[in-house]
Amino acid sequence: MIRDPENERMPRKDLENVQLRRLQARAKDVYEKVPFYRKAFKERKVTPEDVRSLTDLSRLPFTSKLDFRDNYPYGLLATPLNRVVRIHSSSGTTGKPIVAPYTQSDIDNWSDIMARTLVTAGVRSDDILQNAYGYGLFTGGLGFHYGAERLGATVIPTGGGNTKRQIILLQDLGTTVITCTPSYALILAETALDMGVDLRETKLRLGVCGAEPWSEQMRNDIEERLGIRAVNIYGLTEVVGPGVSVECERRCGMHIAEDHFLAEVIDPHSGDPLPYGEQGELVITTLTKEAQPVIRYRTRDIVSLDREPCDCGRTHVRMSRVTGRSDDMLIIRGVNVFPSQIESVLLEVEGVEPHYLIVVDRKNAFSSDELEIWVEVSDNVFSDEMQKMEKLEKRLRAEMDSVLGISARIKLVEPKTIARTEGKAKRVVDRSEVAP
Ligand code: DLL
Repeated sequence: MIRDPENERMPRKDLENVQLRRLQARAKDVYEKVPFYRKAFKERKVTPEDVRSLTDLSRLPFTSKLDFRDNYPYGLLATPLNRVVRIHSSSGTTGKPIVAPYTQSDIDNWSDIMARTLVTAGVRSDDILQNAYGYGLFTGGLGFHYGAERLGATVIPTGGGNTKRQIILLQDLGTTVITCTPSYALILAETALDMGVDLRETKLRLGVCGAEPWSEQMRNDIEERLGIRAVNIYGLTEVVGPGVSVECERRCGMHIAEDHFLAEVIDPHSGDPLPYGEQGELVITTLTKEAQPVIRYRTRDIVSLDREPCDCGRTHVRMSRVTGRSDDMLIIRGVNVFPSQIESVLLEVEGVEPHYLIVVDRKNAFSSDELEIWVEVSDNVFSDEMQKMEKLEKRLRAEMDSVLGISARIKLVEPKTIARTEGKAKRVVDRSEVAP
């Protein structure tokens, strides 16, 4: 039913042989069929024949988000358009969207990868899986849908939103697995509570959450509020969508589907490959994609890789949580600040809800003057006397100071005042976007 499950446990040497063969074929493909890559290879004075070992990967050119934009919409296609059976897209915040075309064989492969990914996450064919990732152009909805069907699970394609109905279906249909962004998992818990439903008393047992950064503290919160085990899943439109990596039952990093995606970590400034274990920017080369293969795609996601064999028996390399993005790192008065650091402080402090907004006064795209953090407090704290609120604010300010190394203003706001989103949460905004 699921193709290639044995690839996950291949001895490293055999896996590397598969990778090299596939890399050579992809290099040849893009060189012959995609003018952008032919030019980029020539600029680097390299040809597909120069790829003789996996270490030659570092001789190949990078692909960036900008290259996708410059070649929008079909400039990176390696197959005739009439072989493309589906196109997904990610909106991005500026400029043209990114498009991801798939041939039938790409869709089949992706479904297999997603089926295997879901099994790694702990999903079984007798599970009832409610898929609350957005359907449509976003890869989350259909990516999970096809994978779960391929696995033989029962899929309820709710998509994002309509939260009350989600809760009703979840109870009535006996949902055992929820797939959604971590922030939406918390919205489900909050809405259920408002409806007088305790999700911990339902059949729900597992959440497969990803598509946005989340911390270990956020995981604890989700697990406690929903009464589930929550597993991290990673992916991106440019590469395939969800299914690039996922945690196994050991939850010690996300196994990258290395028979399909070749991973490197580089220094984001110099572009030099970094040794295993060091933190840097994740770079991915697709090994099996037909319609739009990518060579050395710079994800901007900051991670580290661990190649030690995992206790679960899988040999595929594990990537850490995404600790930040090289492009959403905030520089405040010269100090680098990642939203994930702020989140982990907030979730350690009692009386604070996991909903927050980081408001910056931007001088320019790279540097900001002031940092203000809006924090939702829990009902019981909010109704308490002023003194307690002041104490909480002081504590948060001190914790931020010590973790971030700069001072931040803390603004405590009433429960449920920070906007909820059905898909990816928006955590950082410009002062000009919100009321003072
Ligand atoms: O978010 C694909 C996806 C769908 C992944 C559903 C997982 C589940 P994009 O919209 O192109 O694709 O966004 C990709 O989201 O570069 C990361 O910055 C971020 N991201 C995705 N998964 C995680 C995760 C989908 N588990 C971008 N942890 C990526 C942290 C994540 N960040």
